[in-house]
Amino acid sequence: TRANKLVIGNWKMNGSMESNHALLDGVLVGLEQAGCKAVVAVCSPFPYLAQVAGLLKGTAVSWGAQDVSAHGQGAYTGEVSAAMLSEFGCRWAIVGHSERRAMHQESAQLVADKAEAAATVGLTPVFCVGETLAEREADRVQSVIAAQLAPLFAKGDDLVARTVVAYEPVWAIGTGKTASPEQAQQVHGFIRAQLPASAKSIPLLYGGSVKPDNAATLFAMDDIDGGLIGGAALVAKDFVAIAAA
Ligand code: G2H
Repeated sequence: TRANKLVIGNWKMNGSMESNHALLDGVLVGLEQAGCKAVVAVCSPFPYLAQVAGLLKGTAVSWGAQDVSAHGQGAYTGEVSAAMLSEFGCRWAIVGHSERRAMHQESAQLVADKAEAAATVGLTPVFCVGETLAEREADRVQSVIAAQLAPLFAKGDDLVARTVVAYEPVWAIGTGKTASPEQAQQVHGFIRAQLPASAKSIPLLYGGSVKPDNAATLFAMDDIDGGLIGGAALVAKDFVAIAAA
């Protein structure tokens, strides 16, 4: 049996002190009014973690970061360690978002190392995988995803059991094109089948243009346990509607 649905907002590089405050006020009030049962979290840019922690402390909404260093500490200019995130009360760390894999040349091995670094201090890694349009058209979806997961699996079942996997088809990210619920379920079912026995029930999130009008049908699929929400997480009423779905 799997836990409640999980809905995580990925703010990406958006926000300001002022807009974050208004957004979270709107989200907290909206979730309360909706009687939302899902587990809800937001992942803000690093500089806002203290602000977000202050605004969310004592509420049912948890918070996390959009990336984390694979290293513990030392001469890694610009990096932020998992221990630092945990000092700010983070519960989650997204790793391997396709924007980082593509724009920052993050390898599958590095992403798995980041997941391990996060889990070592008690953060839950949100491990993103997904194929490009060219890979889908070449019928390579399963092999691409298996290759992205392989270095994580190589680290052992204990780590996998403490991870959330987010399937985000690259062609659906920020494009307004969502995978159909059946397309998404097909990949989620494949990922579930690859998981080690002791980690079969970890949450598998779908990400890629999730909106209030498509969330419910996606979340109704057998192996879709919630969503990783980008654009729609920046609008309080949309994010609440998705969480309520
Ligand atoms: C995929 C998603 C959140 P969006 O990147 O991680 O963003 O919902 O804007 O497609």
